[in-house]
Amino acid sequence: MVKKTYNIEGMHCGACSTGIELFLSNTEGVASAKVNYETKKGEVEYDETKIKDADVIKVIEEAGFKAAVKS
Ligand SMILES: [Cu+2]
Repeated sequence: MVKKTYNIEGMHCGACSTGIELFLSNTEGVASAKVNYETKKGEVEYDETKIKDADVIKVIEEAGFKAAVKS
């Protein structure tokens, strides 16, 4: 299990962050997802044998936002 932080662009309110959390929570391999609208960051814990960074980013992009792994 790994935990990574992502910078997320395009959120306008708390409903956006909640929506992203829901999308991530429904993704296979994701153990937990916390998205903060104020800091524009998302903390995602996932099983690296099932999904990768690119998959997490894809889910966020499919929800309508831009994401990148925080360096
Ligand atoms: Cu919103």
